[in-house]
Amino acid sequence: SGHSWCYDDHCEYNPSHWHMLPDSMCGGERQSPININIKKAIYNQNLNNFTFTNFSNSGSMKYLTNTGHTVKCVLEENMVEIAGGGLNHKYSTMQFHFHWGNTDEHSSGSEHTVDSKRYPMEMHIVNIRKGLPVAEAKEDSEGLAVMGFFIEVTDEEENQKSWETLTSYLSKIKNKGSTVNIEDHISIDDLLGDVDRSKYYRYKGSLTTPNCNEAVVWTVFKQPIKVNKNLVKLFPSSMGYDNVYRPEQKLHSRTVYTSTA
Ligand code: B30
Ligand code: ZN
Repeated sequence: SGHSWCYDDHCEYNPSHWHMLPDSMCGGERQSPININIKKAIYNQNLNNFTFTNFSNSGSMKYLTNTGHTVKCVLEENMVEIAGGGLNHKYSTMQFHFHWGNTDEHSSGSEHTVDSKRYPMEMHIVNIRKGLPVAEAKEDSEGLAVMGFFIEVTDEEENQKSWETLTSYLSKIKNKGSTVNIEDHISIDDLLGDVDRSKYYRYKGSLTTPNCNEAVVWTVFKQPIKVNKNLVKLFPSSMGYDNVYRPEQKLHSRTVYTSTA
């Protein structure tokens, strides 16, 4: 489909004009991403541990697609689930995708920032409230739960097997709109590695791309995933586009909560 929006100046609507797109909510007062001010985050004891169901299931990943603004991995429906974590509902994982910078050594391309620090990349695991069709979920204030994981670069080549496998598919989807089936064994658990999933921030926000629906309960994990620097570079170099992140949005009257004091 011909997206008329983009992140740079090579289209009709760049981020500063997204609010003028038809049916856009991008000019609202609970938009994402935001900068997370660590000192202002309020401890909330309801932010307990998540239950992750089938995150180790390597059969649940169906295909990887180049949408023209991200690389998205689509999962089998109603296989992978999340609950707990202070969420008011159960959610089913639909897809995960990435936001990245450019091929420079010290590039930064995360959407959320923490005390203004922007990480090299950010992974979003998109979950839909169980029982709701996508169209309804996008109209529900808690219809989607997106989990953001920062990606930090490392020189290490150990513990990179799952990232090597995932990024090995990127050369097969260089054309926008192209798709490749995933034939290898790779799980979300493997990709997340040893990140502490009990340490996170929580706030109410939006999808970070048009129409920017204000339907997302955001969880942003504090610890980054460490991915080899050469594998991180493959996202901008293979896809042929870079800096695919939305700029910081105003917090307005919102509060950011933290799971750990
Ligand atoms: S995010 O996690 O806030 N970055 C969507 C899901 C999660 C995020 C942003 C958007 C989403 O479902 N968008 C609507 C679907 N897309 C199709 C697509 O994924 O390829 C329609 C669109 O955006 O125009 Cu491009
Ligand atoms: Zn995203």
